[in-house]
Amino acid sequence: MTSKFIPYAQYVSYQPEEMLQRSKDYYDELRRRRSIRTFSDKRVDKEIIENCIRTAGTAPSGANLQPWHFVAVNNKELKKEIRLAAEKEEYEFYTRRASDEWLADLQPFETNEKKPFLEEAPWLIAIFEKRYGINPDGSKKKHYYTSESVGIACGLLISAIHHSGLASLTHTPSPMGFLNTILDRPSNEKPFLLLVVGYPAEGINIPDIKRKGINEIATFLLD
Ligand code: IYR
Repeated sequence: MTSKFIPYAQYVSYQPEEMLQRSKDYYDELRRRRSIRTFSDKRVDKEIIENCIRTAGTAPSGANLQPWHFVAVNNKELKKEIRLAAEKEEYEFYTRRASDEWLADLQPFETNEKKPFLEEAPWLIAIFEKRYGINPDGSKKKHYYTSESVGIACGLLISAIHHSGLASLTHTPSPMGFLNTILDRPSNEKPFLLLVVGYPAEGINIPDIKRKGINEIATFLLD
């Protein structure tokens, strides 16, 4: 296939002072994001979720093959099925699969196998990683860097949800194969993340965690 190039007309430039301010403002906005585990049942418009998924779909991906699929669920019966299946796996996790070290690391979050938020939150977004594609003739289409691509898309999705004024929880009951069955997704799609989306329940508390500082997470090598 021959490639076609077009002018990058949508690029927007700013003066350096404005760039500095924008970088601060964006940091200030995103540092207010927190995962929550207790959601209100207040409804959220489908259009908001659609726009956030559109944002996620702008992510860069290996050879631009966009190896993702988003299933947005607000159907009560499906949410209940997902909750029951997830709680079954989580029970195994907390009683058998998790190492003592893992359970100790989770202690500050006071999590357990009960996942009422899977029914209470208005939306669940299941993100699937298309490990390979399917050609029109049914043969396999190779995909590249699928986990990196889907991870980036999920990052954009989480930030779009926060920017819209909603809260989310990245939930990864393991294994998540039940999502293919319940949501009727094909076997080339691997469940990547179950994102719980909605408003925080009134008056909730969140764990008092700290984020690493710039000097802990970055190294600058200067001239
Ligand atoms: N999936 C389990 C356990 C869990 C694991 C990690 I790593 C977390 O950061 C949080 C929870 C659960 O959701 O309870």
